[in-house]
Amino acid sequence: MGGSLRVAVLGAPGVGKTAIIRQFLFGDYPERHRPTDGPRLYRPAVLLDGAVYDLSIRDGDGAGPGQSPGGLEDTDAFVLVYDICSPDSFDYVKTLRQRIAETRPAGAPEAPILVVGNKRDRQRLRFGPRRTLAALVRRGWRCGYLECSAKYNWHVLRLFRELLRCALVRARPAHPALRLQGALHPARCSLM
Ligand SMILES: Nc1nc2c(ncn2[C@@H]2O[C@H](COP(=O)(O)OP(=O)(O)OP(=O)(O)O)[C@@H](O)[C@H]2O)c(=O)[nH]1
Ligand SMILES: [Mg+2]
Repeated sequence: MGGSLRVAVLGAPGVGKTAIIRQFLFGDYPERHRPTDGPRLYRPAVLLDGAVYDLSIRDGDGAGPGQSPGGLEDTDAFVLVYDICSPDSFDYVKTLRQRIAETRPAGAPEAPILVVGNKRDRQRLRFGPRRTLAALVRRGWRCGYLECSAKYNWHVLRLFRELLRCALVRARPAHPALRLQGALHPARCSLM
């Protein structure tokens, strides 16, 4: 048994948080947007690098616009989702990241943050070049960056795998295989 990890998937309404989680867990995809009513919790067990982990995946924060997400102090890893066609949803993620940093309790271990640009299948309508956004997020914000398409299940598994690996590197730097990863990517998740 590897242990337990708490993951929060946050982002503006309609960016595809539920679609990403449901693709990962159940291999299904909601075509229609049914807003998630309050934060939802999923409790799957996952196998990663030969060990089983109890995951708790929180879908959404239940906070309205301009409100701080609550109850996230003990989260081990964050996925901040935006829609690559919506600059507003990117601004939302930027604010979320700041709030997470501000509300992290003193002494709590740093939780990895992975910024995810979803709806990659709508690439032609994107508001900014991937390289520019990835560089800003990685160098400026010190977060991981990845793009995915929940609709086509593209990079969804990778997203969770890399996030969990990053969280484990922070939590248990003594594991040799994970220590190697940590040495390669000391301060962030490096993806794509
Ligand atoms: N084209 C495309 N549409 C997507 C993708 N992911 C989600 N959608 C669509 O975007 C809409 C919103 O998806 P949800 O997963 O419900 O979004 P959400 O972030 O959970 O929304 P809230 O629960 O309201 O916060 C739905 O109509 C989905 O079908 C994607 O990768 N590509
Ligand atoms: Mg939802």
